[in-house]
Amino acid sequence: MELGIFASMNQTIEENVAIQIATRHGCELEIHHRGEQNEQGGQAKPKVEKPDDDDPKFLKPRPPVVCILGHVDHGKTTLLDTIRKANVVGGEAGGITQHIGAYQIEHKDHKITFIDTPGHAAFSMMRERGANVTDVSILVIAADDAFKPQTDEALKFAREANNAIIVAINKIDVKGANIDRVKQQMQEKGIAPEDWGGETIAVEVSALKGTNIDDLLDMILLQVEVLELKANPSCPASGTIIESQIEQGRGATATVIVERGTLQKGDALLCGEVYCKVKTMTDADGNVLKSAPPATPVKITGWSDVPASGTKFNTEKNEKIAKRNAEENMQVRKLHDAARAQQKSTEGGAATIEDLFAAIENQQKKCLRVIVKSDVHGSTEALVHALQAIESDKVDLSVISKGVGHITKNDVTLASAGGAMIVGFNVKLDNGVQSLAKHHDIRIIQHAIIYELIDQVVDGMADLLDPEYTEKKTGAAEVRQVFSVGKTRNVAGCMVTEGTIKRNGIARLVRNGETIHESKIDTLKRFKDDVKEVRAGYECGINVAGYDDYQEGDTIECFAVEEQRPSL
Ligand SMILES: Nc1nc2c(ncn2[C@@H]2O[C@H](COP(=O)(O)OP(=O)(O)OP(=O)(O)O)[C@@H](O)[C@H]2O)c(=O)[nH]1
Ligand SMILES: [Mg+2]
Repeated sequence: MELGIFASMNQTIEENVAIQIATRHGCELEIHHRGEQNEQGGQAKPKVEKPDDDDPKFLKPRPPVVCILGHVDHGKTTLLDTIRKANVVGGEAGGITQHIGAYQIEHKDHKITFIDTPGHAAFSMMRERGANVTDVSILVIAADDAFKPQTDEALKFAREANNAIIVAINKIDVKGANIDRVKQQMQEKGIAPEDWGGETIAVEVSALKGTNIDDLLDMILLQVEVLELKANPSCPASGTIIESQIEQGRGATATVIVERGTLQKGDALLCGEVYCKVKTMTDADGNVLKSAPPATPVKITGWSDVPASGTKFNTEKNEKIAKRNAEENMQVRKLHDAARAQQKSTEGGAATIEDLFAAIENQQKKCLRVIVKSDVHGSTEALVHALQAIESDKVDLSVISKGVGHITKNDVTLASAGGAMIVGFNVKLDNGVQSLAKHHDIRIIQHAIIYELIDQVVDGMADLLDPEYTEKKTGAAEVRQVFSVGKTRNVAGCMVTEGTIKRNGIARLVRNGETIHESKIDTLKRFKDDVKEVRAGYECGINVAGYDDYQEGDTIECFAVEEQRPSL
């Protein structure tokens, strides 16, 4: 009360007030925020000696994780469909894969985990993520198409991730298949096939016909034998999030790959800023799993929110601790964000003149603001990335919000407040969204195929620009005689020499090579009649608006103005 603050015993007071009071009473008050301890290295927490889970005596052989990589349409999903006797390809929008998928199969009593990745250029992060969680990369190359940009990119990711590489030369059944060309290129790229004196296993397959698929699987097992893959199955589980989403009736779900330990129902997981008490575990076909040992891909429900794909998770003692740690991680991130924003604003204070001009120019530049929603975390990431890569000198694109799941009323409200458009990839609209969007005049564009959606956004950006006009010469006429009409006005009696002269066209009066006057063609007459146009070889009378002083030998050029859709 002496400080002018009236607070009851149980009320929370400001930090600085608390410090003042403590000082008055001879105490030193040290305040720690949640998360700060971690940031300072967590020195406040005593370290507990933990047994080394990776002690060789705990390690047991585990199945390999194999990533299928390659250029779009080279047959990755078909290959996996044939191996799994499934039909994923049949249900894909636009015939391309736009998600990462994880499956486990058994071949000759050995389990193999496969990860299917999209080949379309926009999903480069998914490919990289795929390569990063795997031991072996299968580079699928269509024999009728050979190496392509995403084949090269996939090879790069596989090398960077230190994966063993096996090449599947696919589509050998196709007319025009040229296996030697692929092998030649393999040699050029430093992965010469064995039969060309190199060390890379290359298997010639037809995913569609099922040719040599067993050989490919045998080769994977052979390669894996060399790698001696092991993990401890009895420690608390940890691994990587492959993909995550929101599913109706199930909340946030995530497909993960267990890397160490065995995941059990009821486990408490921590993954960055989200946590999970594992409610259900299912495989790719929806079968319920009781436990998931190392190298198993499983879909888990029970998440507090959608975890980011590609992040690692680990098991905590219980849900309470997992929750607390997730909150602390969020706190740390917020502190970092605030610090970064602060730094940015102080940096901004010392702007140069050039920066200032650039800023002004940017302000004048139009900007399309978008809210991005898509079905899974990875595709939100891919879409945002692709949208931000759209280059234009005239229009900027700003992603004001991004998320996973259906388009909600909240998104519409946000779009309305932020003057934004909603871009939905592979998602539906919640009930009532359509009418709310109509009411607020919010544009929602949706598509299930990423490149179609990106094209629509590009169109949306171009829509912001004012239309461009171009002039097109339609014809010319020569003044042969000048008539006076009534007392004051003159009309040019002309012969059309090229093209057509059109009424309401733009007229340019040229005398001795110089433009004397420019305005509209007011009157166009054939004899006594008003006409719309006169073609070359015919005589006509022309009156150019606001001009009277025609001379014989003048040329009247006629132009039409065409509106053109502006381009970025
Ligand atoms: N003839 C022939 N066609 C094949 C073969 N493998 C795949 N295809 C066809 O090639 C097309 C593309 O196959 P997908 O399996 O979707 O290719 P993908 O590599 O998964 O494509 P993305 O995931 O979009 O990168 C489909 O029409 C397949 O039927 C093959 O061995 N022979
Ligand atoms: Mg595919």
